[in-house]
Amino acid sequence: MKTVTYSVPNISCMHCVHTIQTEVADVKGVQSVKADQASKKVEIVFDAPASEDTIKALLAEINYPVAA
Ligand SMILES: [Cu+2]
Repeated sequence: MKTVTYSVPNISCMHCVHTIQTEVADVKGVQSVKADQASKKVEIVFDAPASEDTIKALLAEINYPVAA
């Protein structure tokens, strides 16, 4: 199990938080996802077959790219 925290500058309201949590939770292998509006950060706990690459690709696809 791996925990990562990403900076996602596009988080601007509770709708963004909800969208991110719903979409990322759908990824196979993701155990939990917690997005925070104030810090604009997303904490994700996952295991295979999920990977940082698949999660980052999904976030980019739904218009919440991870800050470099
Ligand atoms: Cu929003």
